[in-house]
Amino acid sequence: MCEKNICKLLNIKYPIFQGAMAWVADASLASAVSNAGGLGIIGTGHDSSDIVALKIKEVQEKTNKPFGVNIMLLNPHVDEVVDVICQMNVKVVTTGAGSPGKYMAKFKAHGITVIPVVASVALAKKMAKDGADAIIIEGMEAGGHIGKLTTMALLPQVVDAVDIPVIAAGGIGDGRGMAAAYALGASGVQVGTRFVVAKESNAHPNFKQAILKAKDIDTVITGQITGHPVRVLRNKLTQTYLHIERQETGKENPDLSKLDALGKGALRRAVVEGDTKHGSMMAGQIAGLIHKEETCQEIIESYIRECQHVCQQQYQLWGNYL
Ligand code: TUI
Repeated sequence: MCEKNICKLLNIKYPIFQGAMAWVADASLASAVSNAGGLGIIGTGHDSSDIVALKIKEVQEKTNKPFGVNIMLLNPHVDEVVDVICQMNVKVVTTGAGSPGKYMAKFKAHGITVIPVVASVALAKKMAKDGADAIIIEGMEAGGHIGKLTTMALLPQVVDAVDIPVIAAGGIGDGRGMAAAYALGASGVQVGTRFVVAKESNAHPNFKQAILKAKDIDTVITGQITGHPVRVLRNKLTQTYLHIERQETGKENPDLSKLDALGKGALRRAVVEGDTKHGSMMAGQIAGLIHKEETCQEIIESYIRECQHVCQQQYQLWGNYL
């Protein structure tokens, strides 16, 4: 049995990771989360290696606590990004949107703790076999690029299939979600959407407001036709996008050029420019649970407090049952 305590493994205070949302998870957000006792993670999206180097340097200046760097495996610059990360004394790497198998040996050779995000049992098993130190399972409740299974279904199946710590992501909107993840065998949680509206997040105020206003049914999945499904808040962009998607679905040679054009630069438009009509506002299904902007410390402490409360209540409820 390997060490399942993620706090001991990573030398952090609380088992809460901040998701590496592209354009949002910068040095400001990641260092605030790390300084509050969680694991801050820089997102690198489609960045070049030069930009990644600058971001790492900035977060190293803002915190002396452990932090992570996420590699988005669809990034065309991924090989150079991996090289920079290995050269800059980064301790923890998470990966998303693919299999990091080909980089695993290199990370291990540099003493880096590798925690891939997976969306299936098969990839979780492969990652554990290839030497991953822990795994993040992400359910389709999450925002951004998603797999097909829910956290509730995927998490216990992965917990049963691997002998490394499993972190739950997707739909973990407060301490109740955290307690549920632990009930299913998680060793930690990763939180994305709630940190988008953190005080230390540089996401545009319009994007933050859109999340704060969102209701339970306000996210949709775009891009099924392209093979890269993405959960976002519904707006004018998703209305047009989904209309074209419906028209092209089932055709022998679907024309995806219009979708490519709509999607190009759309995330930046939402996060940086605050265009809530024509920008891609990636957010998870728990957006409807978020009602205020708080500091990272307040967010982390409220997860822990609520989780403790739920666990105590459940203990009282079930402790003397039989
Ligand atoms: O990566 C994410 N979320 C993201 S990445 C992103 S940037 C982007 N923008 C537009 C289109 C596509 C990407 C926005 N949000 N989350 C982690 C995650 N990884 N979710 C699902 C997966 C995943 C999917 C397939 C991981 C592995 C995988 O493996 C396929 C294979 O190769 O077996």
